[in-house]
Amino acid sequence: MRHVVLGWNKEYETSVILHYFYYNFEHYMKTFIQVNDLGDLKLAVKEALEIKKNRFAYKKLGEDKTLLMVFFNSSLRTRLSTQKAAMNLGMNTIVLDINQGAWRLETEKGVIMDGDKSEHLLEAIPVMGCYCDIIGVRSFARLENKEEDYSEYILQQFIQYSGRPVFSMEGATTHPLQAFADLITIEEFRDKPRPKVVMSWAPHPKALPQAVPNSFADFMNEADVDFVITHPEGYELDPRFVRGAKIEYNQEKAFEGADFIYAKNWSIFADDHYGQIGCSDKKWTIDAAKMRLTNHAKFMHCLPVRRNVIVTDEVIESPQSIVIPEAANREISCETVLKRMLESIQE
Ligand code: AN0
Ligand code: CP
Repeated sequence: MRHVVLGWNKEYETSVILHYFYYNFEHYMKTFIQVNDLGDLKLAVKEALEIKKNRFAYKKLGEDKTLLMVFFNSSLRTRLSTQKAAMNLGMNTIVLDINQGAWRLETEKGVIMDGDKSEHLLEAIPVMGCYCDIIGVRSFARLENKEEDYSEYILQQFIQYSGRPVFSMEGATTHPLQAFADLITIEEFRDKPRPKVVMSWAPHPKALPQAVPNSFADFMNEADVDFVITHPEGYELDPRFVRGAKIEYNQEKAFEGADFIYAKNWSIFADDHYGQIGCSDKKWTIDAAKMRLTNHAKFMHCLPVRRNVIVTDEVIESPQSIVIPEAANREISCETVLKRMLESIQE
């Protein structure tokens, strides 16, 4: 679909050239890791909502194309919704669980491989690229070395060595398919042009990555919302994602007048205690009393969620909870991304 027109009348030529640029800059997609990869975010949400109206409209686009999904970590939603999105587009899918049935992979360069790892990522990645057209990768932060996690060294190697478009199915530092689905959900449920969206930290017994809150902040900062983050002191996220967002350390104050409450736990980002749990105060659990401070806010969470730790049964089971339609939109966010990647590799 790449037109090059020589001669012709000027008006047509200009429109074709504009189409060429539009096509390449707005829809050309070789990676999906952060909000910028979508280009104009309003257009992307519009496209997603169009796809949702008829999710099988592009069934021919993925014919004879193969998606490889590579999981270094567990998943329920990402695994199912990504596969479903690919099937909607007529693609074939292959799922590889690195920790179940594949050779154990060495990920560091220059290592003498006389231990328990049989294969290096540097051979494995180009081999994987031979069998597919697009690759999705899930590889969580190890939370041991901040520099290593924030370099996204696993995803970056897939981008560099696979020869294929690569998208994150939650990397070490971002989860863009989730945040895109969250934005689509907010667009569907908002009842005012500029809703107040509050992302609230909540307790969790295990140290979790910052990928989900990073991406949610990344997307909300580009969306038409009044965005507030509330968390205990010491839980400040990477300023590259927080940017100009308002931070309110008082959770109850942050909840006042909110239209959406987005709950999530994350571990400490700061250098001194990177990847650790600094607070397990149950006062941060989201309960009905706190929800009453809001403007009848919708409750959101990416799932999986620990009930009565992050959020009470009462809140997650209430009509205000939109966690299921939010999860359902994972199929739509992924289909939009895969559609754009497929368009980019068509000749
Ligand atoms: C993961 C996380 O917080 O990054 C995945 C969320 C989609 N959550 C858990 O490990 C519980
Ligand atoms: N929200 C999300 O990504 O869920 P999974 O970890 O189950 O894929």
